[in-house]
Amino acid sequence: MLIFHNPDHALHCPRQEMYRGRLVPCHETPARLEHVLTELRRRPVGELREPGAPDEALLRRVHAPRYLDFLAGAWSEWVALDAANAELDVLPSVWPVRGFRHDVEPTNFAARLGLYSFDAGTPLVGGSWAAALRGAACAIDAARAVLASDGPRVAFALTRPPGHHAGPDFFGGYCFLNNAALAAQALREGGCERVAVLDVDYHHGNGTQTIFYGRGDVLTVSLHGDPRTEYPFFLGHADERGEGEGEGANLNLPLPAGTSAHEWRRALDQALEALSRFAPQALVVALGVDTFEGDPISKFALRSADYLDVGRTLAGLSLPTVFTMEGGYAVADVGVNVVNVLEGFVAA
Ligand code: OKP
Ligand code: ZN
Repeated sequence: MLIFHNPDHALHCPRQEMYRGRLVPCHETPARLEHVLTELRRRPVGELREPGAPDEALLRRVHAPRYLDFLAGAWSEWVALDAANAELDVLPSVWPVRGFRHDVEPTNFAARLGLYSFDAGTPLVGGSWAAALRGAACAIDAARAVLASDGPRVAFALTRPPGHHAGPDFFGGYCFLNNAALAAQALREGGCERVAVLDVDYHHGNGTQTIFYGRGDVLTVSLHGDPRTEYPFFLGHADERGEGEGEGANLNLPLPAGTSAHEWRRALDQALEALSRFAPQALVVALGVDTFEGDPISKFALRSADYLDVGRTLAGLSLPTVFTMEGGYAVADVGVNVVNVLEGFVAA
């Protein structure tokens, strides 16, 4: 296995997120990734590499150019408004909901920030763009590695910020660039006619679903906390099946809070059946380990040993596979849980 790790991840080091009416310390911290690296040094399941330069043209085929341009310039715009802003995280607070226009880009910074986001829980700081961009490069390089004739059959994009909530032209849920979608698109352009994305993070992969909703060449499957009670709330229901060419190429398996490892595993089997019917030539796994029983913001009950079995099961599909790092906030356990999936996969 090749592991492309993001050497710039710690440049994205936000201070606070809006939660229940107050600013609280961020759950999504640099320490999460450092714990994975530490565990990988203890249990070397693959070779660590740094990514090359990101393919910006590919980025523009997954995300809207005007969104990427906004993100790239957001921090300098923010600081240009007031030099004192350099000490503050950027957080949106106004959004164009139903009835508002999305086609006219305002000139006001706060307004554009709202146009390109969906929550106030995703702070942007001076290093966010650099970190996200290098993370995108990890995902693209991981995809290209598993397609190389002399390459490994599996690669891991070990990066943060995560990606699966980021849509064609919006950030949110701690995500800016959709690493799983970028990997899937790179696999498509690398010659795979059908690619599947399986999202096992606790939260619905709304960004990935939206990016591919109208496409039949990329199957998106997500297992997650029921959006009636769980973030991101407004997408991820079972009746969302895709549209147009993408009809039937989206599957959501929402599960109630409190779901046990056994019940979760049954849903995974259902996901794998749908995946096999689609007969993809490559697989992307959006790997969040916030399904862990000790996760502070999630409500499933997987134990560390269960992740070994998840890895083994995924290896059973015998597909070129790219893992992207998504959530997991029981910081001290994230390393063991992630590396358990990878070890289960390579040992299978
Ligand atoms: C990102 B990923 C906690 C409230 C929830 C958003 C959760 C984003 C999860 N302060 N905030 O899917 O793990
Ligand atoms: Zn999550």
